[in-house]
Amino acid sequence: MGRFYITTPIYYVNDAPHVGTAYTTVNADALARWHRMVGDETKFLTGTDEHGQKMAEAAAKNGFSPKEWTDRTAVRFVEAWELLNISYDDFIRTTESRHYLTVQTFLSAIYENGFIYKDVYKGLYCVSCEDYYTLEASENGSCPIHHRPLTEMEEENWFFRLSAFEDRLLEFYADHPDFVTPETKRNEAYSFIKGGLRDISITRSSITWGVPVPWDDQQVFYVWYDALINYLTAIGYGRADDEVEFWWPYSHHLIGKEIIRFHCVWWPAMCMAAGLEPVHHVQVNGWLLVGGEKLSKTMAADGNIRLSDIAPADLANEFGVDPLRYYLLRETALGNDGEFSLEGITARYNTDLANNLGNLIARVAAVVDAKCAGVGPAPQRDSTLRPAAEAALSSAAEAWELFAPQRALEATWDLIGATNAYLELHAPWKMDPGEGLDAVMGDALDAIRLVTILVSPAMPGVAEEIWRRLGLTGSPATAPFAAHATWGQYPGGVPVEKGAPLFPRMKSDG
Ligand code: ME8
Repeated sequence: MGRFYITTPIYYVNDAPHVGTAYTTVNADALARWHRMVGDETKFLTGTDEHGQKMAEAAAKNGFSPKEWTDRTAVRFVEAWELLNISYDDFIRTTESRHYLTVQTFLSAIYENGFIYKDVYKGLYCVSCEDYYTLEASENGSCPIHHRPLTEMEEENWFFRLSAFEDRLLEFYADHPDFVTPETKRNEAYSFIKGGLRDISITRSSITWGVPVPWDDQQVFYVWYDALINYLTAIGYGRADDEVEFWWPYSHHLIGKEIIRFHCVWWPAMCMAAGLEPVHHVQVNGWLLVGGEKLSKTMAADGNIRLSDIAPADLANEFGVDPLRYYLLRETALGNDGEFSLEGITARYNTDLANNLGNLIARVAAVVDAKCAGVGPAPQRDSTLRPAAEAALSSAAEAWELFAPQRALEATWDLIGATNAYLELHAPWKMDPGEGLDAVMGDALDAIRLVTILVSPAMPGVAEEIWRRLGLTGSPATAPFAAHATWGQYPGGVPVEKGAPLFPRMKSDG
């Protein structure tokens, strides 16, 4: 039994959750569910990033204090994740006192170790990114992502001596070839370090909305500098009853590709400076694009993309929570960019869910009802379907372990296809009892049982429903997977329910 600590980025609460943030969160959730199912000790952390200039400005614009504003907006994430059946173990808000304690303890350690000093910062800043740009990296003085003019900033700040960590970071990358996956993203981070690192300003005197700097009451920490530390807050860093040794550094951060530099350069250097081993794995996801543009809350404020049209709640109402989760996991390999479209989700729904999975379950239940008096028979030990089932089990398991939900689901759908083909071949609907009907139906039921186990991290609600219809007790997600995800365990002699179609077809115009 292993340990699995997975985190999502903590999301800015300046606007509502959307399909882009749901994408990372659903992937993290499915991975956490997989690991719980195999019996790993699992901790899944998500939460909200509530400090920074952007938040203070949004609060003022709406007539609230920053704290009132974040209290109002953070709850939308809790609600969205509840709707999407996100099984997080902890939800962190960076305005919580536990976070202040961890940030101050961690950064005091870096300060005491001599990696923080005072200097004057002058540069170009994008409030939407909460990030600096050099003139060369800008688009004629505008942000290359948000296309808004950058703000000139000049103030006396505390700086982190990032430049001192170039060699140690390169060494760390060499010793941990899988630190960042996929490899293309690892190479991107590595080249960034190779290109030379500059020290970074980590505090602000111009705003008060942030975690106070313990050794300077005129300054608060820069939002990114407090945000990254949330991963340690949740395991109690700085508290007497901490769980750091239990979970760290063998943890996994799932992040979008635009925040690689923070997680793959700054964060490991910050850990080194504090005397802590850096996290061992950062899994990067690509962007969901709509018409080629990144889907983001900040851009919606520009009016470029109507995110209200593609809010997770609207999609869940239209397609169902689990079909939405399935689409997000299945359509795009984690790490690649993907195009989000209503046509795409409708096609996945109709093909994979209605035609393949839904139809398989409906036809099996119909034959059991008509020809087996509604009682599911037991499978055969040496069924010709067995090799396909075993291949799917091992490829799906391997893919889940490698952070590849798309491949895991492909392997699962291979088994659905093989089972449908097996039924076509034997045509049990034409058989009379005594002609091997029970054997064919028992095999199909066992294959469906295995499919149900394999889809449960992606579609937990649907999986529970299929399980119940098959007449099985307990849950498809019961750990350990290895004990019951083997061929031949469908008990036989249990009632199979016909039930309404699991996935009624959608009109292809959405
Ligand atoms: O960056 N496609 O928060 P954020 C895929 N607070 N993923 C997307 C996406 C899209 N179109 N849009 C957003 C922040 N995401 C910081 C993080 S962590 C210490 C601090 C996902 O609210 C993706 O995971 O802007 C991305 O990294 C994250 O949302 C950014 O969320």
